[in-house]
Amino acid sequence: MYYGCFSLYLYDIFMYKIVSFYLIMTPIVSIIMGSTSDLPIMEKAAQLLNDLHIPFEMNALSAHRTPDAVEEFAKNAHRKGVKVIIAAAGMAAHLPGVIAASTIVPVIGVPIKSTLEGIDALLAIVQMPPGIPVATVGINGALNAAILAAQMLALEDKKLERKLADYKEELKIKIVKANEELRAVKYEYKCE
Ligand code: C2R
Repeated sequence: MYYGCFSLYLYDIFMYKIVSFYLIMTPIVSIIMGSTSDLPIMEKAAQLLNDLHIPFEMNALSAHRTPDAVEEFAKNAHRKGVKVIIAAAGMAAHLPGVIAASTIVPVIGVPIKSTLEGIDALLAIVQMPPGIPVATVGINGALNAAILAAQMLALEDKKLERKLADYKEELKIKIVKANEELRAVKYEYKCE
């Protein structure tokens, strides 16, 4: 009887924790893309944020096709608790700049390779006029955008700082291993 009550009590605590986790979890990173056709690239950003346990949201909005919704999103982002925005677009990629014009939340722009090898999107995102910066990563650089967002958040989050340090350490180990493999490759004129 006593054990039955106790296990029920533990079950209640467990359920409470799960429910409150999902109810309380609000996004601190917002991934915005000009179209769902950008999703195959932006999935890399979503995966990294997920792996680092960073709550994020993901939406498609277009400065060209849904200008009012973009303005509303940008104006409310800071109040909603969003700390970094990752905005991706291809072609005439005005989306990241238009978002940056209406918020003080830092915007990281991801040029999507769609036409002209992505150079059109890169230039549209990176060449912002003075006063409205968009921190632009390389063409299709969704992973770097997420890492940069995580680094910004880690300035005020020790746990995240440690996770990022581990992530970078893994990258280092990969290169050390790659070099060991290269050492094993033999050529007559390859000097050791
Ligand atoms: P569709 O595949 O929907 O035709 O979109 C999108 O990011 C996408 O790469 C083609 C491309 O158009 C881009 N797009 C923009 C904007 N809205 C959509 N650059 C914008 O507002 O900047």
